[in-house]
Amino acid sequence: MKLYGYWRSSTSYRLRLALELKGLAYTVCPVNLVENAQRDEAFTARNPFAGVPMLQADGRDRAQSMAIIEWLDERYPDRPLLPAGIEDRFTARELTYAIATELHAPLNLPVLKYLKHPLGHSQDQIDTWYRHWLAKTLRPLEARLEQLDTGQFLFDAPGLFELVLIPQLYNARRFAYDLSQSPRMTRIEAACLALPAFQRAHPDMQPDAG
Ligand SMILES: N[C@@H](CCC(=O)N[C@@H](CS)C(=O)NCC(=O)O)C(=O)O
Repeated sequence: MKLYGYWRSSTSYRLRLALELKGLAYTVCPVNLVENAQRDEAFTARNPFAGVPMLQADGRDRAQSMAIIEWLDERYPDRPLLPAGIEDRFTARELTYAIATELHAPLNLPVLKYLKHPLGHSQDQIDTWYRHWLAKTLRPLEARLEQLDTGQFLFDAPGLFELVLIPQLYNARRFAYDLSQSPRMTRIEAACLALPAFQRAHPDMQPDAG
């Protein structure tokens, strides 16, 4: 399998984590977002969404990180990313999709660039925007983790939730978001980052890391 991604892209990071947690081999093919390589004709001919990640697997170019991750989990049922029981699966999805659907869109790079140009906002204002939307979802997420009385991970081992959470926290730290009010999340983060799978998938370990 070939993973077309960018070292700092949170959606590429979550897909790397899915591949790592499932123990699947993959080759990283960097797409330089800073140079707009995702808009090259040769790339958009394969992926009309003009973004990363893209996974070439089983003869197809697959876009949209969550769809790819769900496909991987069905295609390779060993080491499932979701727990066994229907209620636990619901919990994992509730928390995962809070991040994947509410947070990723307003905090995505093209949105931040648009705030700067043409809308003319300063970097300070953009950072405020970023932290505002983070708080709107991370606060209730922390409250839910508190209700669930989570330990090291959401369930016994890291899965769908953790592979979406960790890249989001990586971004939160880049934007100096105060995580002191998120002890459950940061405990899960620390436990994940101690694992080799999470270390291999970390942005800094990627061949295109700058
Ligand atoms: N919904 C898509 C979002 C993909 C996405 O926004 N990727 C970003 C990097 S995290 C990207 O390629 N941005 C470049 C651009 O939009 O020009 C997914 O989950 O795969």
